[in-house]
Amino acid sequence: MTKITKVHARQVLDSRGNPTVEVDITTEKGFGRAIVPSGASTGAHEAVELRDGDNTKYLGKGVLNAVKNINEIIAPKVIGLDSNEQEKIDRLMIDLDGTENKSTLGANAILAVSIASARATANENNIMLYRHLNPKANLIPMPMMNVINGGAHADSGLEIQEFMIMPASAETFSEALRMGAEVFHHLKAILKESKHSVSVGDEGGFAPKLQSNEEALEYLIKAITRAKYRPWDDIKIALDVAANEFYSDGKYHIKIDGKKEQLHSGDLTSYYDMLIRKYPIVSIEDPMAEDDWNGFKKLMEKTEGSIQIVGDDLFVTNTKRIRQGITDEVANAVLIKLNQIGTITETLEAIKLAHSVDWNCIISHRSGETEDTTIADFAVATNAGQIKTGSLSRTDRIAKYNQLLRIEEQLGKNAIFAGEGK
Ligand code: 2PG
Ligand code: MG
Repeated sequence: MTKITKVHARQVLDSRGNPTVEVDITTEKGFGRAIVPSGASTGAHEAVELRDGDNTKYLGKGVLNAVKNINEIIAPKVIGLDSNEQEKIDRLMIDLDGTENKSTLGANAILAVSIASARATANENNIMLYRHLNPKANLIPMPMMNVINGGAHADSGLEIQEFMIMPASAETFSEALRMGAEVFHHLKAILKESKHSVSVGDEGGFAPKLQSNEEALEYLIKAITRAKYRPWDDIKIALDVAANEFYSDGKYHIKIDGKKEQLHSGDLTSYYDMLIRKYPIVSIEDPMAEDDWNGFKKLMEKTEGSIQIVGDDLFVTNTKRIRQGITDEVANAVLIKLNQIGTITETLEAIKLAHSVDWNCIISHRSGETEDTTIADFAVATNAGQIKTGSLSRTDRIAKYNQLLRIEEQLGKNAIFAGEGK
């Protein structure tokens, strides 16, 4: 038994300089620490991230109440329990909270304890987290690397939030990472030559002020080519549109050919169809707003399974919404974020459900991240096959890639790179 002897939470900062929750769990012979991330383009249906709302401190974004909930309410209940009993600990916290969306204790409080207890167990057993979560795990995920940042993550003016590259022809994770980094550096040089800014957005990708989303795609193609890779064959593109951010009054407000348009989901579907034909786009996340199930369905019908349609704000890692999505056939993949639902146990349930109908899962970071690398281990442990964890700059993003390099090294000959498919 790995008995929990101490639980201590504190407020620390994330990559955007906003407060977030860190928790230390001590067991008889182990120690685990977790820091929770935080989103900017958050879905309305996500579990609640408890913020203090005291505008005199950190512009209301403090998390001292969540910290207090851990130290005063959760800690006394979990001290003495076996940190290895993940489900028991998670269910206990769900019950203690007592709400559907974790608004009493805060999903940020609950998730920090959930992850720290897994980490403490792994540490006590002297194994890496991915091995503790799944002793048989050996599938290293394909990275989706977000090299141009738009939407709520930058002031580039681009409506599409993330322009990501996926090194399809790589045979190993380390090769994929190298290819991504090379394209990133060539992209920087090309943007500089064109007199564009090369400062980066929240996820470490460039945030140039471009005329249109298509111009961003053109820059990607140029960078891929200059890095001596072939678009389509070697490197493919994934988008996170985060369409919720430009949806209002039943319409999508987006610039096309330099002109501001107001589109219904049918017109937006035609726009995506054009982009898919023109560019090597193999995955589109949140192409429609979080409650536009019909819009999603239209795009699924139009694309007929030829590309990956990913629900993020649509599903919020919640089995109820995923189940609805399966019934309605609105997507074929789920973006998985632990803090959208709030415990490891519920996140695993969401993945299990998606996998049961052969949907893909992509383990994802948040735009506000930290040095915590849990999602790298989690992606391997869950056989997800894909990870989205930002660009090739900024330590909050790179830390996850570096952890995947360590895992790949430890697995040695047994490591299987997911590549394009599982
Ligand atoms: C997303 C995420 C991560 P945020 O929309 O997929 O890239 O952004 O954390 O701001 O919700
Ligand atoms: Mg998203």
